Amino acid sequence: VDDMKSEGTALSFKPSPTVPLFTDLMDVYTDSPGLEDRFTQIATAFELAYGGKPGVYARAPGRVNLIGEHIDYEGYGVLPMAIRQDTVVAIRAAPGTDKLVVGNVEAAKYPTLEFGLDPEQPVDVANHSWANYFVSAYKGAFELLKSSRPDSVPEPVGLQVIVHGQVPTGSGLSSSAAIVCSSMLAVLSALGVPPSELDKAAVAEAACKAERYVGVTSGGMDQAISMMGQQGVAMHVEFNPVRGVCVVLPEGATFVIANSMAVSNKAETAPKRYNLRVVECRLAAVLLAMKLGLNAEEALEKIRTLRDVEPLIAEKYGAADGATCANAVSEQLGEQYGIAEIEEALGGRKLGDLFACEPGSLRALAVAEADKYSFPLKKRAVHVYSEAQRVLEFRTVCEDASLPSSERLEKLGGLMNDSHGSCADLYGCSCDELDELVAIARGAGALGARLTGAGWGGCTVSLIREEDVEGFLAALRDKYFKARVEGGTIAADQLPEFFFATKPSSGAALLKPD
Ligand code: NG1
Ligand code: MG
Repeated sequence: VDDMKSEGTALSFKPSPTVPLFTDLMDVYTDSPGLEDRFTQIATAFELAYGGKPGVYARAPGRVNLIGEHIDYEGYGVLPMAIRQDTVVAIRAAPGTDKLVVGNVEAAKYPTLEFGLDPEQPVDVANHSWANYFVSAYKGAFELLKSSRPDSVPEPVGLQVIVHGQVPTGSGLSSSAAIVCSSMLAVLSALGVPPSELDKAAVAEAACKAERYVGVTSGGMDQAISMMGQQGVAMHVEFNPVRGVCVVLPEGATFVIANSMAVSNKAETAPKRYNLRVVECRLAAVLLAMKLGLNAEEALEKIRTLRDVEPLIAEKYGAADGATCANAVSEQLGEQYGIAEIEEALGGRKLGDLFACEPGSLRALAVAEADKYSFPLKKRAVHVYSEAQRVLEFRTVCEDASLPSSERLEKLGGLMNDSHGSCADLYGCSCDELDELVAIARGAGALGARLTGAGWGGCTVSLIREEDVEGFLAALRDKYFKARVEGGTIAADQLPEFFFATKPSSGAALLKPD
């Protein structure tokens, strides 16, 4: 941590800027059970598939978001930390061949797929396959090079690839960003870009854009923390441009991740869930801006996110903090809007035309129209503004050395509980299993518990005092997981993969085999 600069307060500092290249496994991982075996397995799969060794390994972790849900795509900062579980991509350039061959250690579940070398090739969203994430990263790697060094973009070359992922999929821990970020780093490295040229924030930004090829209109949190995460600290990630400040968590804080086991496969459910929320926020922002004085044309041109409305709110209400913004929404927006009503407010413009360049949003609109869905815009916007405020408060509490640790932990827990309530009641992104698990966690002594990631299934994160962790895990086992073992949904020896205490881990890195 010696390259970190202090940044305003004694407690927060910036992450190091470029991707480190290591030659020893133990430098990349400080705590990863079964490490040697895992890399032997990857090397063996590589040898079997292609004969020989990979040129480089790229790794990128999943993450747990501590607070700040569904606000990254609205321009607001979030507060995640990287977790130990990661995806490793072993890669080698194969000059003279004309294919991307993408294999996986778990070949039965993730069969080998082949693609052409054209960086402009489309990603087949209609037939979602696991390797779509690799192809998206491949395309994104060339886009990054075209913008960062337009005069020396390397020629495409055949690539041989073996992937191994540990982040549980569909669980809100961002297995998707782990594979996109590691794949992008692997491709850049195989194309000959030296690590000293790999700016973490630039790769994160490119990986965020690239992941959208998979069909989810996502924000940039996951790629940012997967790239820039740092051992021992959480990170306040902000956007436009993407940047991070490390946040030291109060002493004695432990975060426990528990998987509700309701699978939320975002790439497939996006039109009804994730992408629909992104559309709702956009519409709420435009209508709010119009209530505050812009005409339809100005609003559609200038307002992309709820954050963009802040200056208009400040003008009318004298401030633009979270509470003021939420209050402005309550005063200005109605509860529900049908598509026809919104189009009328926009002077007869068709929503389909407005979103014409955004295929992910168009699919969401088509589903909404077919379902005669009405958009609860007030609730959505109140969630975003109040959640953004909670992120700032969370960081402030972490940095407030004048409060005793125990008091800080209680405050953080309270913010996490409020966040869950807002996700469930205003944003509609929880589900029965998540609500049940959150209730069990609170009953078992969590200072705070909430869903993490996009929601609709996946994991919860709970804040536990270090000395309470063992008892807490035992209670979760009894009250949530035991019945699932008895019912045959999980094998007893898999339990540690479904709920575990976690520590902030380091972000993406490259590793050169000896
Ligand atoms: P998950 O579902 O954990 O991958 C998604 C988005 C984030 C963010 C959260 C909700 C992607 C890649 N990630 O995370 O950008 O919006 O939901 O806070 O879609
Ligand atoms: Mg994801």
